[in-house]
Amino acid sequence: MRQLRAIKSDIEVNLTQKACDITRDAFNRVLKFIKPGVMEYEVEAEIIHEFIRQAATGHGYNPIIASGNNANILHYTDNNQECKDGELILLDFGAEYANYNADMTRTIPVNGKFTPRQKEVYNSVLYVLNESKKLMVAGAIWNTYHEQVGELMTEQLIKLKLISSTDVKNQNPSYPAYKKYFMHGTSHHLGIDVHDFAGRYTPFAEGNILTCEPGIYIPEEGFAVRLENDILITKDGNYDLMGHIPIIAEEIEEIMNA
Ligand SMILES: [Mn+2]
Repeated sequence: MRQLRAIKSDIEVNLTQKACDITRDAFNRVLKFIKPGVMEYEVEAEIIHEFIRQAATGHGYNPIIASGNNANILHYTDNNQECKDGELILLDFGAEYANYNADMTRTIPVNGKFTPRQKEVYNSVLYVLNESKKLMVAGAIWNTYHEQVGELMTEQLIKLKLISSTDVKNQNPSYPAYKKYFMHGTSHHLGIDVHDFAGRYTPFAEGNILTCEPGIYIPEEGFAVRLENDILITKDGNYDLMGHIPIIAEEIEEIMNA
């Protein structure tokens, strides 16, 4: 089952794409809804409204609606705080449709405008996402992929002055310096379960659907940024099942202020 479930048939890919499409519509709804003063649970309610409206069975997993420093709590699902002016809000949610799941994360400014520092960190995470996606090809080895993503992240964290090249020179190879700000894995298989069955020792293969979800968590600055798309490995590269969901900072700002 472990091997069978990792390789998706066309029907499974189509159902996952549908779950991603519904998730996109819920995100677009949220982009127009969020403003200073709304409660995190009100945002959650907007999402489930769109899911049910489109015959999704519900959330694929407990949604994370984490404003401000709540985003630094990795599995925050209380969703009971007020979203404040100047804060970012991290949204990790996905629709379940016909037993298949979407798993998306976006981080957006509550007031519709990133501060320069927020945007700088955001663009670093987006850069790591885009570069990591290029590594997600048939034949790639899980551990090598994670090491390469770690290097991409290290470079960005130095640029953001969160770690120094001295930290990197002196780092413990089994706990590299970047882990202070990016402490979780980058990818997992997705399917009937949000964290789907698959062997960690099997190379990426055509028909796999995996998440790609780098993040930078800065409790001392009161915010975190994570971005997550769902990627299908194809014969000649990969296809981003969430490529149609807004992710460029300026595009997010434009939609929020429209
Ligand atoms: Mn995920």
